[in-house]
Amino acid sequence: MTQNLLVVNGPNLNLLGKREPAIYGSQTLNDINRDLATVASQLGVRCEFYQSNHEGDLVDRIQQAMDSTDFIIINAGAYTHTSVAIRDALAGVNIPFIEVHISNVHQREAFRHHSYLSDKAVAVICGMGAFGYTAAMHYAVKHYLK
Ligand code: CA2
Repeated sequence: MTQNLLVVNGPNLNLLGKREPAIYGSQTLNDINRDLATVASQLGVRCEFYQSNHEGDLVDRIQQAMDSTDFIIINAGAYTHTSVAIRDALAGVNIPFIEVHISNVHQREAFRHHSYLSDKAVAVICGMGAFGYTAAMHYAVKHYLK
């Protein structure tokens, strides 16, 4: 049976490509997701995409993934550094996930150095730009799917 990946993006990532290109690059979230959809189909997995600026909506979407999703790639944006609720949702559904950040959070302000998700994640990618999502997808398919 075909396996299902879910790519989740948190607050303000809908602004990608429209502001702060020096930090976050010039690709829009639609550009990134379109490229990921192509990679997913080349690798023979199904892929869904979700973005929200709202913490509770992100929690709801993660819970919804429980019966249908085999792997999650998540950039929780600023909620990475604040959200016990998103951590609990990911732990609660027990779906393996990779945490992705476009920027190298460790080169930035100290408050970005802590993540509520990292110790529950299979892996953490940061500082590779949008390629981090693609790298996560390849790793997930090779090591967890198919
Ligand atoms: O580097 C990342 O991917 C982050 O998750 C991005 C978050 C930030 O709070 C994290 O510390 C690191 C912020 C996303 C904001 O995205 C924007 C994109 C374009 C313009 C403005 C914000």
